[in-house]
Amino acid sequence: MSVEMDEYLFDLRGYLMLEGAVEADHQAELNAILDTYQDLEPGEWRGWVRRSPNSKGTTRHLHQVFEMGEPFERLIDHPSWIDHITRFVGGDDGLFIDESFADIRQQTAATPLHSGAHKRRIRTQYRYHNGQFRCGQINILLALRDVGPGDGGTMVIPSSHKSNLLHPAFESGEGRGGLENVEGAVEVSYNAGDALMFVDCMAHGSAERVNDGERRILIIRYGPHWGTDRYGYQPSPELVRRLTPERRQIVQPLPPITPPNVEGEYPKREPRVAKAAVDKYKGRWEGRR
Ligand SMILES: O=C(O)CCC(=O)C(=O)O
Repeated sequence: MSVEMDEYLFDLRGYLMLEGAVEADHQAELNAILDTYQDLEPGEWRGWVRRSPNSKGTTRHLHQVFEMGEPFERLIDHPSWIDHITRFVGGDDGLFIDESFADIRQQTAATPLHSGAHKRRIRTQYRYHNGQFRCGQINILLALRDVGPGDGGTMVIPSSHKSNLLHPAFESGEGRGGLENVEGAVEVSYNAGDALMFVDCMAHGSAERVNDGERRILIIRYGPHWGTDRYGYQPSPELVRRLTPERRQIVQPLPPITPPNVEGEYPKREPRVAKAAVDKYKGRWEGRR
């Protein structure tokens, strides 16, 4: 698909499906590493990885996936999505990942209906102005296994990133146990390796998983470089040290806080990764700022 068509559909619907975003051998590496974290209890840490204290029973959320090793680090600026992300978050401002986790779930698990443009939240907002996107949060949901009917696929309400009105299902409670009966919601089916990219203010959630087995997806949320981690997690010093400068810039874009009375130069904030996208789109942005 052309860049123009991707932009058109993203603006229209609030999401894009990137088919075959991650290759099979890379998926296998990610899955093999994830297998070694399956015994974590709710709230337990292993190194800098933590299973969320709230993910109990049929759901496991393993936070800080880049701490799991190099195959995960490759996802930070993965070529299948980094240009799109840079463009949709907003050109030359630079990026920050404010959450990364594996969502592993079994029968009966579902994500309730949430988000929607009616909330007008800045952190997750959709914005397009004068030829530029300025979205507050763009999510990548990467499937590490096929997700078909009955597997509890992600469900989206296309175009609800621009809605003014509250979807009635929020008040009736219909979307609480999954979005199957929510008017206007559509289920996304993924092959392993596909990545769903969407602006978080689009109303979304998932279907209830009714099949045996396990759904495995990775969720990575990108926003502007001045964001903060939702739960206060920090990258480990080891991770920061071993990342490429481009990846480090996305995981830890801001220099440490400058204390008062420090002489000399302040650290400079260079949006290094964004530069590639700025160059790529340069011709198209000129005169439109
Ligand atoms: O689990 C899913 O499929 C939906 C994920 C979700 O709700 C989110 O990323 O906010």
